[in-house]
Amino acid sequence: MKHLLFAITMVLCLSVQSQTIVPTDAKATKETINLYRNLMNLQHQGLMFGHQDALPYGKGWVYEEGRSDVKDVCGDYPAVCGWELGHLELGDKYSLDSVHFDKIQNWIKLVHKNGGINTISWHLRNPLTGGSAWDVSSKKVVASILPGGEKNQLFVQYLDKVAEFMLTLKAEDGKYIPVIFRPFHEHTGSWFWWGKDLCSVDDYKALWRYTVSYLRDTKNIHHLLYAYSTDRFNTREEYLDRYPGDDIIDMVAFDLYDRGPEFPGVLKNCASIVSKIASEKNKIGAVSETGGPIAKNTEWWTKTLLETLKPYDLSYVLVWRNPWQNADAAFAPYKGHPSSDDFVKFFNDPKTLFQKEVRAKNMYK
Ligand code: BMA
Repeated sequence: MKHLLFAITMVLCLSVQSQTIVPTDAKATKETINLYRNLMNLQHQGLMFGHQDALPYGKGWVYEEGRSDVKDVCGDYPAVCGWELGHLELGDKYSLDSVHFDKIQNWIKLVHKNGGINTISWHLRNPLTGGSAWDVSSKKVVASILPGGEKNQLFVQYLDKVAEFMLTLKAEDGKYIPVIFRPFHEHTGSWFWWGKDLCSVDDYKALWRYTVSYLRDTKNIHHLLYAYSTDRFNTREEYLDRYPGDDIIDMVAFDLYDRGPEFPGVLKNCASIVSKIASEKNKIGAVSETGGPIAKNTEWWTKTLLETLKPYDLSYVLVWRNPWQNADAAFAPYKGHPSSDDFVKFFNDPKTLFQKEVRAKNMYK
């Protein structure tokens, strides 16, 4: 009897759990639900490594099929590949980082086929001034693109371009490829037109809600997981100040770069707060962007990044791009980089996960 009761309780618990562990989109595709659940499980098992623009270019090379600076160093691809849509909204053929969108589509398909994870950022132009994402000359931009605003129609056209792009992301079996979409990031800072000093709390939340509702309900896109991603913050209250709602956000994340000796302490605090929020809210947690002075601090991978993040359950940590024109600005190592040996140690550490290990987990099944 005791055993029977125990078995029934277990079955009930498991079924309640699997009902609550779902992405926010009630119509999310099966593969998107699977990815969400698998990301949730995996974040208690290891920390995936990600790299922005891992496949299009690296130190001294551009568009070499199969190449990745990270793979050149450790033998495997990053588990997470980051992509950028800035300038797609203008109808351009390539991004603000000069990567062709049709190639990005193909790489997203390749990463998915190889069992990896794709995440997309969007440094979209300023719809009010026509300037870049960094044009903070007006505090009226967000209000101007919301319904009733003078640039609402233009913003809708921007979203249409994003929708069109997302709807091209199909696997060979015709199913949509789930991706993590991370717009309006680093808004706890004020360097983008959607940043903290550039719009009200309500307008920032409304921008999010409008965007999600347009892509999900109007454009019928159901293969996106939405990531809320701040920059540096000190407290839980500060982190959640502009959080648009549990009903539209799937991932809680933050960007934080190593710009001085305070970095490990700040990273620890942010990782601790975000991993706790993720666990309480049943969301995925991540360090959505980072990067350190790896040319000088050659043991940054193990001694700074891994040591700080090890105690926390976070899904991934993604380092920013390796611009081919400027090797000094590389955030990932490349062949012959002074931090390569340390990166291999980071790669070999049981906590970190790269593409092969993640492929074995069948994230979309
Ligand atoms: C920034 C820099 C820029 C780039 C932008 C969008 O952090 O890397 O060179 O254009 O991200 O990817």
